[in-house]
Amino acid sequence: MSDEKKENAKSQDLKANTKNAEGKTMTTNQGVKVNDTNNSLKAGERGASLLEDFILREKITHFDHERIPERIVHARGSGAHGYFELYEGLEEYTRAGIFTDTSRKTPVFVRFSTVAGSKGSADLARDVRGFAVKFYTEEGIFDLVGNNMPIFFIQDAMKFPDLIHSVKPEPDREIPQAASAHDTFYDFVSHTTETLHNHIWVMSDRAIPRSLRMMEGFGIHTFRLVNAEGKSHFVKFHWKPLQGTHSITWDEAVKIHGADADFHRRDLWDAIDSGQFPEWELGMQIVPEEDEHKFDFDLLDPTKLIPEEMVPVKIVGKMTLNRNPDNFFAETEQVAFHPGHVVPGIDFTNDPLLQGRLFSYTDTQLSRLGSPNFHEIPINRPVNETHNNQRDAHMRMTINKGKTAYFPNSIGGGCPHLAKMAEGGFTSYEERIDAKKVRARSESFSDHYSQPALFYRSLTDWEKEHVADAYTFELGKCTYEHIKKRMLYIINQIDDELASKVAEGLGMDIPKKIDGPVNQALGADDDVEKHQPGKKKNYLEKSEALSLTHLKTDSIATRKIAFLVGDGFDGEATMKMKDALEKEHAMVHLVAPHGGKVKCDHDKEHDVDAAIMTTESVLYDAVYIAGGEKSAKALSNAPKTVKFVNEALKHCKVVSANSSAEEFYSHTFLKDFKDDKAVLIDQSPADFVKQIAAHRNWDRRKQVDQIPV
Ligand code: HDE
Repeated sequence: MSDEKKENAKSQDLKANTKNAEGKTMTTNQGVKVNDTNNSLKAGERGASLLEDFILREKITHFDHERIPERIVHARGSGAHGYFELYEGLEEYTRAGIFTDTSRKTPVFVRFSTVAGSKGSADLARDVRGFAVKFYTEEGIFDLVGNNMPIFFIQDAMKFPDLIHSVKPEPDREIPQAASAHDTFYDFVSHTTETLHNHIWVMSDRAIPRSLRMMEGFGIHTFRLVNAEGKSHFVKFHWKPLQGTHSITWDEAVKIHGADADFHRRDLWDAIDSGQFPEWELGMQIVPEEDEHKFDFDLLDPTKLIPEEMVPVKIVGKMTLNRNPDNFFAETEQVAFHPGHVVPGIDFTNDPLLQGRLFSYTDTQLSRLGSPNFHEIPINRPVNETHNNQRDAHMRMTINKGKTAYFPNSIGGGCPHLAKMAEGGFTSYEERIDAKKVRARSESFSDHYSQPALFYRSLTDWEKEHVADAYTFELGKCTYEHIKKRMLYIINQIDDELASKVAEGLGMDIPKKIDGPVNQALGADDDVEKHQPGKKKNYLEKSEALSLTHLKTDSIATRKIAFLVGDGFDGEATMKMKDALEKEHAMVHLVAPHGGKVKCDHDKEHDVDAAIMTTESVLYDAVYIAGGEKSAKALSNAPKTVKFVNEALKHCKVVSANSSAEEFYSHTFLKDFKDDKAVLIDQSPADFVKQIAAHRNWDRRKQVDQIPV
């Protein structure tokens, strides 16, 4: 197969099902040409309607059945096509072709999602983000169905329905939508201390990413890589975005909810549409089998990460997303991921959460997509041939020839025949298991506090403040006093400084003790005492990779910059600045007091990208105020322009201005921040680029309370 063909194996496969109506005549689904789709068939112009009208019946019936159940979790998502390339062969660890053959460009389809909200909810909810990648490999489908946080809330699949029922809208009033800030969630969290690690990540800025393109991804569970000799290594998968890892503030998230509920979806689409293809490097933390018990935590416990200081992340390849889907429903909605879709060379561990997932994902497709034939839906079918003796069921597309649908057979020549391991047949890793059948939790899973504390310690001051603010907001929304008390008691076990801040915000004292056991999530006969707090270990003071500040890049590619321009703006300096930013692949929008065209001082007309009334500064990463006295006057006279600048300052963003626009910006708070490193007056494009790359000047946060927006 040529390289070109390999790269496009999936897009070529999808073409067989792609339709384009351009230049075509309208027909019914049965192929009959339609000459009126506006009027139903009636006895006389004023009725009665006739049942005989097959065109009306077909149109309405199809419409009546257009919806399928949304995903029970991760209902709201956005997808994109792309490919994966390997940097170096990993034969030492695995026999999977995708990780050994560097000449391949493996097609992928990725779906990002929020977890709790419904399909139509807003993108900026405080939530975990799903990060699911389907690799269409030459040996079959491999799905890496991960999240943007490296750990999960619970240790055992048995708890998943409880967790999700607690975070979803409360069942009496179906409130709140896409929000964890409510009683039932904290009732569950405060009784289930294994949730604390994932929970503190959700309280951090990781839960409100700037863009789906600017977040890390994690496979979470420990998987196995198995090489051609059958030797196994443990592995944790990581995705590292080359766009940098950036987040926004909660105040922005709240405002973006209203300004553009599709903010993340639009951002992903626009970036790919404009040729700014997002990229992630794939990393692996590889642990030899013999080191399994060398850690202070259990590798099978999905509420624990392996700090990168203990096992470095080996970068092995790169994923590029370069094509938007043609049809949301056909591709993004119907795609079916499954952590059990693995290829030879990749295998599972006994992580009890992973084991439960291996059941759930096929089961859920049966009600969501309606048939065990969901693998035949174009977006789900592999690029290599599939043959077996499974037959029939709803919506079967394949027309299997021949008399035999069983094995062994002689009538069908023994086909399809089996593949030996050497021929690429899947064989499960031969793990030795010698155990009693018990319904229990391993003692090695009982430390629920060390890693939340490590996470908190590893954050910078501004990140810690955001965590405290988030806890205060979320618990402030709870109405039951005893739930808040339990939470304060537990947070105090993670970090007393954090607990004090939250207690102050809630106007409560941190309780010295609470009624009943701290962790009630165990079986009736379990020893709850062994799961009490106070078991915190300090095996690492800080892990740099856990703070956003260590994950920045110097790139400003795809950042959105608003240029505030009024008629008569300084065309030369403004276009010079615009060109400099666009050279670095930033996206510049001319925001003017009105739509249509705006004239510069040379009377040249420029397209306005957004009239000020239709946009908000929370939708941009930075602001430039164009020079020119006439323009400054026009901006001063327009509503919302002052708020636009003030709000950008409040959110610690970079604001750059030309001093000839002083008449306008003297009405804003810019004048109070002239010594701020991210407030630039008459400075060079290079300085602007440098500050945008740094994302925000968080040092400003202590002085922005005076800004009333
Ligand atoms: Fe999922 N999860 N999950 N999950 N999950 C689903 O499958 C489930 C878990 C994740 O874009 C569902 O097709 C159980 C961990 C993503 O289509 C469902 C358990 C992680 C997506 C399901 C978990 C995830 C899902 C709903 C505990 C991170 C969206 C629709 C045992 C490693 C994939 C569907 C997409 C979707 C069950 C825990 C990630 C119901 C039972 C841990 C990214 O099958």
